Amino acid sequence: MLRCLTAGESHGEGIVAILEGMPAGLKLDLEYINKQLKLRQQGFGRGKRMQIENDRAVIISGFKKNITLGSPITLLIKNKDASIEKLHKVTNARPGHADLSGLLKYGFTDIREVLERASARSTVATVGLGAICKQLLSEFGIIISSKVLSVAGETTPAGIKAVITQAIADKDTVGGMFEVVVKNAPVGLGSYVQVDRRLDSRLAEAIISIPGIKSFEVGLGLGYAFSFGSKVHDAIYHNKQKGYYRAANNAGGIEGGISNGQDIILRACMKPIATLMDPLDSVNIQTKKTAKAAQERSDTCVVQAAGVVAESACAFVLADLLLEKFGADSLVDIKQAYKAYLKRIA
Ligand code: EPS
Repeated sequence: MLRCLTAGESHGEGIVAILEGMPAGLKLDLEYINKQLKLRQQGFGRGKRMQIENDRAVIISGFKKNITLGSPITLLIKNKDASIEKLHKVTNARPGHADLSGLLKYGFTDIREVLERASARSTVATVGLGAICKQLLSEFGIIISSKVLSVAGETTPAGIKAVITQAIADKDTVGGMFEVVVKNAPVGLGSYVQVDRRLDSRLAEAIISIPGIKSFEVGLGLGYAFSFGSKVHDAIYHNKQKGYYRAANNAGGIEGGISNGQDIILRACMKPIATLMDPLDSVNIQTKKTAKAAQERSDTCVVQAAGVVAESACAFVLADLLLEKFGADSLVDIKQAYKAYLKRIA
């Protein structure tokens, strides 16, 4: 139902996102989009670029008087640091970045041509689009949040701050784990009938495609590998007041590729940022001689921001599946279909 396309280089004029398939009649709060963009810029360990940028979206199509028209919505977020034409050539590929593979694939002679689009700056678009999807979901009471679980193995706020501070001092970077929780998603989003319609595979794709994300799990995740069926599957009960319910949620709200009405719980790991201020060995692509990897202005830790991006990526998937199940043209019709469905399964 929903399609999106994004464009823009890290230091180009700006980032553009087109969202097609949003129903007509949704009231959009532009300030909410800007607040989400602001959240993406935050977190201890963010670098100097975030002091330059103040990401704000302008919607240039698809709505009138703050109400969606059902036509494609175009978001434009301008870059304050639009210096692409003036930036120096990059010759020493960073291990862990798209630099070398991208250079070889596209036949460039300057790594900058790769890193401009391979930059996590593109996640501005994900969050802008996600903020629109979140507003659709909130019409149905569906709320998405995220939190940092750990950074370099540290789990307490003080430990996390200390390890990031140490990484800054050591000219190093750190990764970590975050969790995304979706509340109030109805039973029945996604399907077991085809691989590309499974809610878990859709969410996995959405999250693993965020730059730097290296693992994804639902509910108990890796923990399933170390236990017994009798211990991990969530027994089902029923009473008049609650209807069907479970005493646990190891499934993370998804069974057989379908939401089961419980909270959807996802976790992912982000690798440490590839740009090191004390660089690893690499090769100069012109001389082919050993050289230290390129140093670019960068962040030390972006796990918190990655959680915000992941919320948005999930919002897109859930909005898409909601529209698939309940209709996609007008919000009024979708709400009616939703109400009738809830009545049937009550
Ligand atoms: C980012 C903007 C970038 C980086 C970072 C994320 O800005 P600049 O390259 O000008 O400092 O801070 O991108 C990367 C970590 C990366 O590897 O590309 C942003 O807006 O999130």
